[in-house]
Amino acid sequence: MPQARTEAVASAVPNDLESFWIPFTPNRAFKKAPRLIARAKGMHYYTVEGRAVLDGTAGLWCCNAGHGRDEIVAAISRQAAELDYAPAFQFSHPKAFELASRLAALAPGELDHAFFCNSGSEAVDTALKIALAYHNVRGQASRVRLIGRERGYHGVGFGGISVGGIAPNRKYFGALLAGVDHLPHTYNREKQAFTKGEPEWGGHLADELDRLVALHDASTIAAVIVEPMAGSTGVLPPPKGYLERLRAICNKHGILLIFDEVITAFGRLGHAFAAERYGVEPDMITFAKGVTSGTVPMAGVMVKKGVYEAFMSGPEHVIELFHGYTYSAHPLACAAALAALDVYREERLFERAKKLEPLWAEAAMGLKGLPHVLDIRTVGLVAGIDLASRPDAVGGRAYEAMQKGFEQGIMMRITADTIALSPPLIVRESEISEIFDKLARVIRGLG
Ligand code: PXG
Repeated sequence: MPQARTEAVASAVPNDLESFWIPFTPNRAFKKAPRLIARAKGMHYYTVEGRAVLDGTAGLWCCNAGHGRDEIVAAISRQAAELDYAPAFQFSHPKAFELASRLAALAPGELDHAFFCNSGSEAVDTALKIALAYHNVRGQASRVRLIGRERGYHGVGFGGISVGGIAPNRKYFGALLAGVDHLPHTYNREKQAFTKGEPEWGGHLADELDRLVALHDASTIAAVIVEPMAGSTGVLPPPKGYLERLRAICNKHGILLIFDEVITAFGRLGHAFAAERYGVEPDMITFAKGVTSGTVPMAGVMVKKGVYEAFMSGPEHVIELFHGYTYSAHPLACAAALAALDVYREERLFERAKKLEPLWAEAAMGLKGLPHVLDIRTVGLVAGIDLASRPDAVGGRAYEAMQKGFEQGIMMRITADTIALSPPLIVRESEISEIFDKLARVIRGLG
């Protein structure tokens, strides 16, 4: 029999952890020592016991405006009362158009159209499908190949794991999409260790795309998808010139270029989109996470004018793209996104991230020389710290760091033995010091 509890405690602490199959988490270890978060405000999470934890990761790279923002909370609440849901197909609602226009104005160049989804994974699969269909409607149906990159993360749909390049995300799940190939990743520790921002070495790796074109022939290739900065694999900023070269090679061969900006959009690298930071205009940009500052699930694809227009032919009563989701442009998500974009604009949070970048990079590099630290990479308000793996247990050391960090009041993300940090863009200078001071203490205490 479970013990009698007061109502307040019963609502805060579940008495049965068994039923919930937790995503991307070792379930048995978690259920022995759960890390449960009850509420959040500003830069802090609060555990079910009421302990404050400084958010070094903006949740999962998404809460860019910080937590519990009154303006966003009010917008969601008002919207739920006014219009809870409108059919997403054949009907719509005004805020969907307002948001698409706002995003088109924020996105670079001719990325003027928004297709809405609910997660980064859906956005990626949507972009890949648009690429295939684009060539199809233009009479180039032989362009069926998709090119991703080693170490890339594009969510967990079948399209996303096919173009993705992280082995454990792929190897259990069958044959995946046919006709996919991968560029080499851009990381080389010998040439790049402890670089702030974009590494000098590695731009030439974009030329590998020319080799893939020579192998497969351009007439079989639909699109190339890359993260401008690879996030999930452990923070790999693009080498100088790399993205420009990819763009040039795609142009030469009529291949669409997709930037997966699920992490990098909405200020993470100091701009609305990383495409702007790098001065490279892709044909599509996937976004998610920061668009609503993580408050309501929403994602989408920004699509270049010419790609959208290629579909706008044929009889006007016929659907141009047979694709969409029940919750595409959900009213609550649209309201949350509009309010989040207002906060970003009014508080100039993208510029703030850019201004803080040098100080952030300097503070991160302060960890150099601590035990186990093999490399540190920074760009925008992001840092990746590689720890030496234990010979018998890859990932064990960073897992211990995450757990100890949580106990000592700092939230961090880990992937294998890399620690990733990406705080809300409202982070203060004193909090940047606190993040790295706490992390230094944690790293010094690691076995
Ligand atoms: N593309 C990219 C570049 C991503 O980073 C997705 C697609 C998929 O988004 P959804 O919304 O389907 O999860 C992502 C997600 C981490 C971490 O700590 C990264 C993501 C998600 C969770 C954790 O590295 N990225």
